[in-house]
Amino acid sequence: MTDADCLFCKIVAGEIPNDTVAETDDVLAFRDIAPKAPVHVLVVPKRHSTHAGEMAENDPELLAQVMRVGAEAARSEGVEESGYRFVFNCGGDSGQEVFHTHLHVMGGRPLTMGV
Ligand code: D5M
Repeated sequence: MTDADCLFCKIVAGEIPNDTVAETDDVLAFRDIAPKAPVHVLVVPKRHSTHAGEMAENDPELLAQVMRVGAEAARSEGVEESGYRFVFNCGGDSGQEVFHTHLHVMGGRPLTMGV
């Protein structure tokens, strides 16, 4: 996949609208279009990579920024105290559907391992 084909690259480029929660020079956080919890935010690095496992090896500092913005989004969305979940899907068997690294930040209700 090239960046031109990537849904989240298009969102980062402003070609597809999004419901932005937070933005830095390197990271964008926006609400998931099909939320699985009352709070469901996606945090993506603006630079394309396939998934968090790849980023952990190739750009761990940017991955840390993604998680920092995720923690800030949990606070601004009001779930810091009640608790929230970070999820990185990495590859097909994980259920990953969009092959651009993204952190799911979910909360606002008790979550089970099945979400
Ligand atoms: O998660 C991919 C997530 O991306 C899934 O929860 C739906 C979400 N999604 C798909 N299209 C959009 C748009 N256009 N805006 C916001 N959110 C979107 P995965 O981990 O790959 O299964």
